[in-house]
Amino acid sequence: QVNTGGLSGKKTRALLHNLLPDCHFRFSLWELAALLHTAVRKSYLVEQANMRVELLPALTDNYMYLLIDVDSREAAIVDPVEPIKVVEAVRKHGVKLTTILTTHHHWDHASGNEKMVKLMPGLRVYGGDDRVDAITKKVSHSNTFKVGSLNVKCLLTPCHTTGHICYYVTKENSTEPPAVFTGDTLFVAGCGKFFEGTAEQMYKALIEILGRLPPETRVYCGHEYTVSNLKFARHVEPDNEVIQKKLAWAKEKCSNGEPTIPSTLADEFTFNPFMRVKETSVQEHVKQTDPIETMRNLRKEKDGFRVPKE
Ligand SMILES: N[C@@H](CCC(=O)N[C@@H](CS)C(=O)NCC(=O)O)C(=O)O
Ligand SMILES: [Zn+2]
Repeated sequence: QVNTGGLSGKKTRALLHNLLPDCHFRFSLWELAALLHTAVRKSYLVEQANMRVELLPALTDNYMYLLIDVDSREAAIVDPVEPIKVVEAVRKHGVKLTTILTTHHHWDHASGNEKMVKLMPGLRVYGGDDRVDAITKKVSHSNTFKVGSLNVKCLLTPCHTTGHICYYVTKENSTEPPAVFTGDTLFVAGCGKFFEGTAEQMYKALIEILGRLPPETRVYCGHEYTVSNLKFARHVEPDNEVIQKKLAWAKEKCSNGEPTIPSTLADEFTFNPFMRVKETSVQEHVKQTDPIETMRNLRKEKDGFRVPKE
């Protein structure tokens, strides 16, 4: 189920008309409005019987996620960098927001926490790092807590930042897939930069921690980087047809302002080079035979990679 959380076509046209009332264009106002409209990133709702996740686009390519426990109507928000948008979504769903889940302290993820707490006093603010704004509950690896009837398990994945936490969410006795909020550790088809860590740590995070969760687990990451990540993946494995297909799909999604998220862990193992460091095709690209050395070389190469236009 898709809903346009941004502007409607009509509103966009009205807005444009107010901004530019008497200008004469080569294009009609209508054509310009259509252009602007597709540039708006849409929100998107993933509905399961027990758990709902609304994807809320923020800044240029960040995502915030509203996680709803259907049974209790209690909710949590992941990385609320744009608090007003969060408050609107909470109202729209008629849920009780109790919790902020912060993946890491970077401003594009945590800088909305203070305002969020001012707007909705009493929120519990989780994070794994003293640098997280407004933190009230510092967590570490394997800590668990509840959001309504949902179970949340904290997974410490240091590397992008030393205190980075991924949140793994399950519902007891449910046959539906769990969810994992991976912040800037795992992206669709990529991973975060190693700002405060090593290839050993990212290997542990991606392969030994996230990679051992159930394969059907849905992956909700911190940024919409899928297209550029897949162009790097294609450069690493030019003969991998899964990458070609996923890239065509992701381009189509993005051109409609639609998210490429969620993915699943099973899918990540088929196209994400950083999840595929044990594959010979990936190892051969960086001329390595060890998965951790492959990880180190891939990250280094991607840091200097110029993403092609096509
Ligand atoms: N390369 C990024 C530039 C921004 C950036 O460095 N983002 C950080 C997270 S805020 C990162 O870890 N990016 C992963 C990467 O470049 O592979 C992009 O695709 O726009
Ligand atoms: Zn980020």
